[in-house]
Amino acid sequence: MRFTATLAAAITLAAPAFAETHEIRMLSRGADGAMMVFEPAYLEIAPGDSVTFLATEKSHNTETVDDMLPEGFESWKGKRDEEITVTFDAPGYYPYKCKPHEAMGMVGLIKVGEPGSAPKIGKLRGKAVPVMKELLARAGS
Ligand SMILES: [Cu+2]
Repeated sequence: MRFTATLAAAITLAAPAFAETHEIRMLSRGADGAMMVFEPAYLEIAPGDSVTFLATEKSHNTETVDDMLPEGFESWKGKRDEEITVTFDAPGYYPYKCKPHEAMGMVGLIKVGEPGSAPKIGKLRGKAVPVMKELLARAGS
């Protein structure tokens, strides 16, 4: 009887943690004074977790950088000022951008689990290119 109870406890501990929902704010001015940013721009989460993009400030959207997505993953595309929640089941790198402010460097990266090699830089404009490179470097790729 005692053995059974211990075994049950061990199984409970081995079970995956409950999925979390993280928040990313879409801002015209970030905490450090930077213009047009996602906060946090870089986020590491576990498979099964979700992310809600908050329309904290006006005129932003969130959408995937489609040529950088993991194979088979469905892209997302929020409307301007639309709050959306995305659930990430598979490990991978998920780069996204704000369409109106892409050229000003308004991009972000979500790393789910422990994926393999990172994607090459995709079709991005202006300051989005160096910012995305920096985010990919931060992801340890
Ligand atoms: Cu924006």
